[in-house]
Amino acid sequence: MKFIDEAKIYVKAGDGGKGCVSFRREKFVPRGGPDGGTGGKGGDVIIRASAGSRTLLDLKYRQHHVARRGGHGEGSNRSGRDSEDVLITVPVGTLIKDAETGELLADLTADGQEFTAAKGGIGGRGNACFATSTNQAPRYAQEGIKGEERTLTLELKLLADVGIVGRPNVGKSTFISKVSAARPKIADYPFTTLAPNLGVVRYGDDKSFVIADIPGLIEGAHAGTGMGMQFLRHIERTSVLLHILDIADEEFRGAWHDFETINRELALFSPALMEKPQIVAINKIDLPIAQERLKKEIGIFKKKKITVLPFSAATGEGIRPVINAITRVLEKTKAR
Ligand SMILES: Nc1nc2c(ncn2[C@@H]2O[C@H](COP(=O)(O)OP(=O)(O)OP(=O)(O)O)[C@@H](O)[C@H]2O)c(=O)[nH]1
Ligand SMILES: [Mg+2]
Repeated sequence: MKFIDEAKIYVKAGDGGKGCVSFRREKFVPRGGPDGGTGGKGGDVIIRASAGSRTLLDLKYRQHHVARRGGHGEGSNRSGRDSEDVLITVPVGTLIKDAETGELLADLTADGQEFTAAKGGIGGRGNACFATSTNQAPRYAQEGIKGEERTLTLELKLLADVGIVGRPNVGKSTFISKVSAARPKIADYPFTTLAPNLGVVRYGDDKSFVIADIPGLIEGAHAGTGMGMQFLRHIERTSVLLHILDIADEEFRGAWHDFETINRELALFSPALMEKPQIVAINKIDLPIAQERLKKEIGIFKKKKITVLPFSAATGEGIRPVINAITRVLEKTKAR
């Protein structure tokens, strides 16, 4: 089980631009003095923590972060331009270590906190800087300083944004295996999942969230029945719960009945859990028996003004709207 998100990146700041060797050439001034300008500064590579970022997934795809060198100095005392910094955004809570030594370099704990991962080199001075009374026409200038480079390991202790709750066997693990790279055990009997699984779900172009699959819950779980409730602490800090229901079950007693039973257990564990927004979804709609019951079951929730999203983790049908509903809530909680 992996609760740590990790990425290894190479950062290289821009080199400083070269200083320039140049002499003034003006009409009527026979021997102009030196006027070579200074090179510009190379860009830094900066790592910034952002509350809007949730995982290190993007950095697994983009491992090289190289800032541009500063512009070279020019004649007429023109300095080279400074280059822009390269900004890498990571989630709050990211640890930055030197990949070679393992030394902890930074612990970004606050939104907006920055760490300069590689400092850009300053530009070399142009020959105008080197003119003295004894050498009024220096024919040399400095090279720019090299930008720093190094390899870093980034580590993030994953905290789930979304927790999946539901009775055993409803397809919680199947769902997480469909939407993320997590590969939990899936089987046709209750209590297949014995410990939480985390998965990273990508959405949009470059966004992602963490979803936790926990063991199934049953009536009396708060008192230790079944797998008990100890796993609920893994979802105590999530922003939203995905409540999955199964209406194809042999012992089917109504989706509303199951929904209430689980919610009662959640409330008994912690009233705060019940304040979290819940996305309610009915799984296994690929099965004929589920098809038959679906309309009536959704109708019952509708009367209580609760939207239910039907889907099939097996075929993938309806999964997209479930993810969309989750991301809408996540974006809202982030905005707050
Ligand atoms: N037909 C059908 N079967 C499904 C679907 N989703 C899950 N299943 C099956 O339902 C059974 C239980 O799936 P799991 O994903 O292990 O269920 P779970 O909720 O994680 O179960 P626990 O870990 O025991 O709480 C497995 O046999 C799955 O193949 C679906 O959309 N359609
Ligand atoms: Mg499971």
